[in-house]
Amino acid sequence: MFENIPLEMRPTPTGITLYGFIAPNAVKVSIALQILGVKYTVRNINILKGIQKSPWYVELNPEGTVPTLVDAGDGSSSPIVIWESGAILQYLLSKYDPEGRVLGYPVDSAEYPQQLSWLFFQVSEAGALQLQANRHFVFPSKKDTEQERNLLKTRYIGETRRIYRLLERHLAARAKSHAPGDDPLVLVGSRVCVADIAHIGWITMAFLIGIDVPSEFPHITKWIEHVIAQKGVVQGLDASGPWFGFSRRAPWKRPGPDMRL
Ligand SMILES: N[C@@H](CCC(=O)N[C@@H](CS)C(=O)NCC(=O)O)C(=O)O
Repeated sequence: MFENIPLEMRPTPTGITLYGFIAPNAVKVSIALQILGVKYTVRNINILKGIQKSPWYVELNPEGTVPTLVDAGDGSSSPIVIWESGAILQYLLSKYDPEGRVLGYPVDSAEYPQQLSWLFFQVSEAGALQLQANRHFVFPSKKDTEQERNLLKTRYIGETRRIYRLLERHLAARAKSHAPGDDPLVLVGSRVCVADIAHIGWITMAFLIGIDVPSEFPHITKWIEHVIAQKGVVQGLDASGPWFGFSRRAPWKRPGPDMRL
């Protein structure tokens, strides 16, 4: 099944292999794996060098993007290949948290439809729009004229800010009034869930497109700091290499013995 893949990039014969990179859609998956306590092996696909468009990789992931996950199970049956970060997260929840006790909520709970809404909002709106902002701000196409580049940057950074304003309003409303037992520092219910972790990579790198979250969005800032402080989140962010959301240029601090949030 994987004979076209270079030997060193083949998935492990058992267990989970994550084809990822230091990239916000990929770290959603490594954070989920860390929180769920699932062992995995990372194969880095350097998207800055175009490895994601290699024919062998496009056989796994037709869009030629990260992440892709291969689950070889106990090695006794055909491995499962799954791509699209939202699909992978749903797959991991159904396999490793089927009762909704760790990273998801139970399917019959009041929180579940909210979890799904905020997760799909992240994947289809927030991440997709910020991805375009990054593309035109950080990696502008040489084919576009300067006027086109400026138009694209303005449009997608504006769209990203619209999304952030929406998140800020939601978190501000929860801070003002929330059900007993709920945690106002998360998107849904009483604890961090898959919807929260899906946003972390993106929001911690918004400085790259000129959005200074701590000075513009105080509620988002508290939320992000709260999520970063959860067990497994930093390890997931760093799974493919040091997360640049914690670099000297970034406003976020990596929690640790000598660093405080
Ligand atoms: N909708 C996809 C988007 C994946 C995506 O665009 N990933 C980026 C990294 S965050 C990537 O691989 N970019 C390289 C490229 O587009 O060639 C998902 O959520 O998994």
